[in-house]
Amino acid sequence: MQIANYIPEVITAFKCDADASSTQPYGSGHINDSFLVKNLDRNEPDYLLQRINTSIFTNVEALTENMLRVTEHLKSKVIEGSGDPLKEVMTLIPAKDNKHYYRDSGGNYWRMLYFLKDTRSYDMVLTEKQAYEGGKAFGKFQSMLADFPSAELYEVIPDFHNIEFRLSQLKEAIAKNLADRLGTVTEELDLVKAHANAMMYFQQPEQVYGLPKRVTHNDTKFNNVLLDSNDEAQCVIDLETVMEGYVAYDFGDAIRTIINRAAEDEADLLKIQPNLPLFSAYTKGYLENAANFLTDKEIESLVKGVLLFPYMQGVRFLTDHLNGDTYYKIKFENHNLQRAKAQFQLFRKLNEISIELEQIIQKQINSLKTSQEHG
Ligand code: GN1
Ligand code: MG
Repeated sequence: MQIANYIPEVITAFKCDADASSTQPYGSGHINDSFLVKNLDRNEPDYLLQRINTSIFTNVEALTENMLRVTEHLKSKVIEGSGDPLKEVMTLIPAKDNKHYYRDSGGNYWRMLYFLKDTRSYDMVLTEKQAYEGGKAFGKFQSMLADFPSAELYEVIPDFHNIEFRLSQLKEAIAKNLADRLGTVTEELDLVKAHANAMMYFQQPEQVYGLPKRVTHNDTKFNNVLLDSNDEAQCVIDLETVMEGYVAYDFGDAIRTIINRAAEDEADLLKIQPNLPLFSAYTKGYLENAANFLTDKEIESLVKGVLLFPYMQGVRFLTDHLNGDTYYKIKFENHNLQRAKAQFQLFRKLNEISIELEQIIQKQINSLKTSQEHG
């Protein structure tokens, strides 16, 4: 049976007033299936229904628990700041059995959320203002969670951002060569090999000694920030990978999609050009909200994240390409290879300018300090 055919059953399981006949596929996620379902009362909020990919998220209960705890914490902070928790934080809708997920008769797992009205998300950043708002959103997200006991979060996907583990998965994919594609990826493998050692920073205890672990979002793509109709950040979404991590993970993963105006899977590698004003704008927004809790060592680690994330994302796409596209949804033949090439190109470009990136961060820190001293 097609996934969408379960939707009427799923809707009756949740405490909602959803109009099943209005269901339509939604969004551009690579992992779950998302649907927009209208409210029967057209003046009330609509719903986002997501089928959870359980071959990736194997423990739905623990995953849901993480999301609930984090959203409750965020909501209490928003209320303290006199904001609107329904607008600024994702809201999970309970099922009739009071769990915040539902297993349908076909064994599929679902969650339901409010769909935030008059918001939009962009796969690609268009303006400096958007980049700045993205930075503010993720800075605020981390700052509101700075007092959350991150070690209590369940590790939804073990070793998610462990590059050593990702490289071991690539090695296994090479050895198995399941899709018989090994012959076509020599150039990519050479790049991976050449930089593997330099990417190990976060895996080396002597390097990360004293670097705090916090609650991190772990999927800080620009399309995971909802902007309002004035292009101002309203809400950070897609919280299923919130886990304990280093702040540089979120900074680096965000820059991956915010530093250029090319798509994550851009075929024309010449279009992948780091744009320093976009980087400055994101960094400014981020530090405005995060500088108050970040340590010097964390600030120094940010550019390490900027280099690691396109590299690691390239490794993950390449691995999936070699495995025959079993993890990420693809839209055409060799899509994962095209994605990997684009990420590696971004990595090459960022690697060339890493010193400039460090300088921009330092400049932003200094100007924040100056404005605090005078302000
Ligand atoms: C996946 O499904 P989506 O688009 O939210 C992936 C992220 C990758 C991202 C690349 C659980 O996120 O880690 O960075 O694709 N999520 C998982 O676009 O693997
Ligand atoms: Mg995601």
